[in-house]
Amino acid sequence: MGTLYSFRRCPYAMRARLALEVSGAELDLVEVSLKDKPARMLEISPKGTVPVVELDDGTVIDESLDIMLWTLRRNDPEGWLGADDADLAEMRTLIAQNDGDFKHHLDRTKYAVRYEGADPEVHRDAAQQFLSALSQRLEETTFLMGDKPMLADWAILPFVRQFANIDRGRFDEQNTAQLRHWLDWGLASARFQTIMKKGSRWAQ
Ligand SMILES: N[C@@H](CCC(=O)N[C@@H](CS)C(=O)NCC(=O)O)C(=O)O
Repeated sequence: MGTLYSFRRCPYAMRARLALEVSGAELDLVEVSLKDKPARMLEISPKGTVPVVELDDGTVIDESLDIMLWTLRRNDPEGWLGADDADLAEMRTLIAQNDGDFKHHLDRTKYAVRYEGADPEVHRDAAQQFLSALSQRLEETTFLMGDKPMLADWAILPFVRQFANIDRGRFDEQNTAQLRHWLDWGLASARFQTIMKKGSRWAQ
């Protein structure tokens, strides 16, 4: 079927692996060292980010959300794509906020020294705005889109994990029980455990 270029701890690669796993995609794994990327990966996707999927027919998909959508459109046994176009549009809006503002502030909280003049506290507060919006949703329903986890939950969870891991104590103090439970549920889930397991078909 093809090859997945992945990096175990990358949140973008995690979301791709979650969708590939639920849809039963049969891909060979190449675990990438970000310091020494495979020549073949750079040849098919010169921008040099993981995840990348190369299919046997030559198709290359090198954006994590596109990988999720591609594999779920082939097989979506848990209904992650939602009931209709409106569900998907709503989820894409949330995911865009995650990948845009939230990730921007996450990076400047976690790696402030890499960004000249970045004050991690200012960026932590800004990142919290997105987390508050997630919390508001989770006050209404157990998952972001209703009573079962869908594309938005799995696409966003690896990034909330990354933010929480900067300082889990502060994360717990600053966030609602609903958000903490949502994160803990995801991290403990069989699906997340499967895609993180070293030595498995999804990670090395
Ligand atoms: N928009 C891309 C972003 C992927 C991305 O930035 N991945 C990071 C790792 S988490 C990466 O490969 N960075 C390149 C590097 O560190 O050299 C996607 O959604 O797939």
